Amino acid sequence: MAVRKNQATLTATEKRNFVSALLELKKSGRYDEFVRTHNEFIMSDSDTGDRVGHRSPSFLPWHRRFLIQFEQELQRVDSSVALPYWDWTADRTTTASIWGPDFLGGTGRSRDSQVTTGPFAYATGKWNINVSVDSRPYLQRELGSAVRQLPTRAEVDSVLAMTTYDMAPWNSASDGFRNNLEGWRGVNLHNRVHVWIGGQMATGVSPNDPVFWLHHCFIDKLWADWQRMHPTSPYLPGGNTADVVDLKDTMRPWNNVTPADMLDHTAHYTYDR
Ligand SMILES: [Cu+2]
Repeated sequence: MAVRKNQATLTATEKRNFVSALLELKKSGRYDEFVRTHNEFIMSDSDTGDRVGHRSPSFLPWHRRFLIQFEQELQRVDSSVALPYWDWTADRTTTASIWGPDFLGGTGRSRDSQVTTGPFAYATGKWNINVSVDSRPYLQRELGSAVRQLPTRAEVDSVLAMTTYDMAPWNSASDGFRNNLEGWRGVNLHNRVHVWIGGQMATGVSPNDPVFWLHHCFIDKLWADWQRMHPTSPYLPGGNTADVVDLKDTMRPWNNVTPADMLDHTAHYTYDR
């Protein structure tokens, strides 16, 4: 079974294999399907209406299922590959090794924010942005420019300490673990990281940037860490909540998986710690 590791601990070979699998999915067109799906949910999830992927309790199980599906596609290309996670509380500078030319490449150039280093640079011809919000065909980043600091470990710990999974009104106004982790409220964890990276990562087509998977893998790990810290705190709501995915409601787009099915990740993968 796949062990998801901290990206900072990957060997050169593991990095190369992960990148190669990403490029292969991109070439086949399957990668862009994930970008399209994510954007469709970002556009349709609404605080006052139906909400599944974001700004709702199912933010965490939805992304867990989304990442499992993506990881399975990578493993179809190379069965040795697992998603790595990026602990942005530790590797928090624009010069961290995650942004090296042997892995994700660095920030964008000042003129047009175009990423020009690493395997996803436009000039390689292997990473065109096809599912786009502004028709620019190249990956963009502006690391650390729209918000200066990534969340700290102390900020993460303050959110992990919250004992209630989620609260009414089950949206971006909620208190509780889910919304503080998602970032619409409080110290702002997940959302802030998207903004810190900038470029496509700050938009609905954020999976265009491969760092999306490493970011969400760490968010997924934080959910697992939270469950371990609060073993008696259930997913909420338990049932009969309009516009929201209750514990045993199925989630679009799969329609055959519920939050209850996603609570235990160990059938699919484990973490290195
Ligand atoms: Cu996200």
